Amino acid sequence: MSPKQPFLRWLVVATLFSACSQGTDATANIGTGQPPLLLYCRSQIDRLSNSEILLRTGQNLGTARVNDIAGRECSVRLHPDSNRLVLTRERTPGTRASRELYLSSIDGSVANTQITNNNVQDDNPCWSPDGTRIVFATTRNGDSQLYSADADGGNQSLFLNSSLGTDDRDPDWDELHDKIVFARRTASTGTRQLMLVNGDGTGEVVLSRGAPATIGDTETGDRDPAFSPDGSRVVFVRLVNAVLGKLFSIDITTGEETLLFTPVGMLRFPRFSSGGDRIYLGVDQPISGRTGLRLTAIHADGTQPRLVEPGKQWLLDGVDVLPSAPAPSESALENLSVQTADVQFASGRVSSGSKRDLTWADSVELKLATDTFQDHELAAISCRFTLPVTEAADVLAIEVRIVARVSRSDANTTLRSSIFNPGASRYDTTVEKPNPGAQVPTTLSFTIQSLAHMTLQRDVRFTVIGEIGAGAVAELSIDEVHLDFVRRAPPK
Ligand SMILES: [Ca+2]
Ligand SMILES: [Ca+2]
Ligand SMILES: [Ca+2]
Repeated sequence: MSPKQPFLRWLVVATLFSACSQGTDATANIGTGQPPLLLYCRSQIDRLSNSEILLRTGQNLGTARVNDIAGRECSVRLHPDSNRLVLTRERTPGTRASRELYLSSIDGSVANTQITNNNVQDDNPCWSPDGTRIVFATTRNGDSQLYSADADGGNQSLFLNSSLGTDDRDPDWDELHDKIVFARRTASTGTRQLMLVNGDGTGEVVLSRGAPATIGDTETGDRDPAFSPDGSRVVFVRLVNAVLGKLFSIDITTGEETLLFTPVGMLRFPRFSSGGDRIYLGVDQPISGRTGLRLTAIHADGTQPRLVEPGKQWLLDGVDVLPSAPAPSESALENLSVQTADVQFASGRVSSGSKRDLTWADSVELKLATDTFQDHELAAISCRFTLPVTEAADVLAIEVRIVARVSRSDANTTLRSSIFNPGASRYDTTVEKPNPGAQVPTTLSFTIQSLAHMTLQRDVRFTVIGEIGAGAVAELSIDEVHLDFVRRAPPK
């Protein structure tokens, strides 16, 4: 192992206490120039007013952003011309009643144009398949109702009649069958379920069986429906309460529901890729050491969740997709031994063990005594792996599992891993377990598909950090550092 390096120590320490402070990440990374696949809204987790709409590839490459103005952008939707946008902007970040609809565009040819103006929530816009109309939700008459407008925001009028106490939201409009799916809370049942209606507002039917929901824009019941590209299915979230959601798909002909993904946490804003092979959504998993909705990709069958934006600094506020080729086919998971990695000490000093003890979770550990740093006891290593691929872009996923423990634990103690973002020259916190307990072996794991966290030299670098409350010198014991990766399958 290499001795402690001053630069590395600075880099790790500088990011330990400021993981949320980054405002921009102008990343000139590999793959720049590739066509974007994802259009999404994100807000800084500790400063919602720092909010923007980005364009990225499915592997988190690219630096383009939509022309921005003040306010928190949400629910962006791409026009069928693949350029014009309709979105919600929260003029007072954190206040839903300040939400208004805006028009914009990817190429800047449409200036930010506000098309609603009132003191109530206007939200969840979607385009008609021919791009001539917008359907959206508004509380301008009290309960949330679906309204429609012309493509320029003119002629706003009630789209769907609903009885008193009914709350309609989250419309999505399918091209092939000209159907609109939306989420409705019915006052008499207290249930929010998905409904289908024809594009002309006729033929309203119940789609999903729904779940109990409270009044208003609350995070319960069936929400966020989105059609599959062939219009045969709808993916949606069934929100059990404010911290727990499940991802389902439902067959629009039979009404059969399929549970796709239950990560023990909150899910929002699922959207199919244009090829129908992936679903992009926001996942919040405190139990796994990840708070805040992070942009995640899963296979359409609900397997293989992977972080697209792995860091904790951004909250997802909506996602849409651009037309694109299906994701490349994948080879089987491969292990890369930690013995091949360059392991460096960023803080603390070895008290026993060595790199070879990191290979297996066998209770034979590398132990580091902490250094004192800014009222904390700190020990950290950095692991740099060079992936055995021809090009960085051949890596489709990286899975990391770390098993570690701290000798003492309190409210000021955290076990954490962060991954180096070379374009932004910072570490992004992928997973953190606050107050993990004294001497309790704790797993830190994350799976990413972000190539923004690899170098052109095919290196990926992440940390294992024990940050322990003030007091006597403490110990960080690391039992395992395990890395698997998925490479692009060779052409047949
Ligand atoms: Ca903004
Ligand atoms: Ca409004
Ligand atoms: Ca071990």
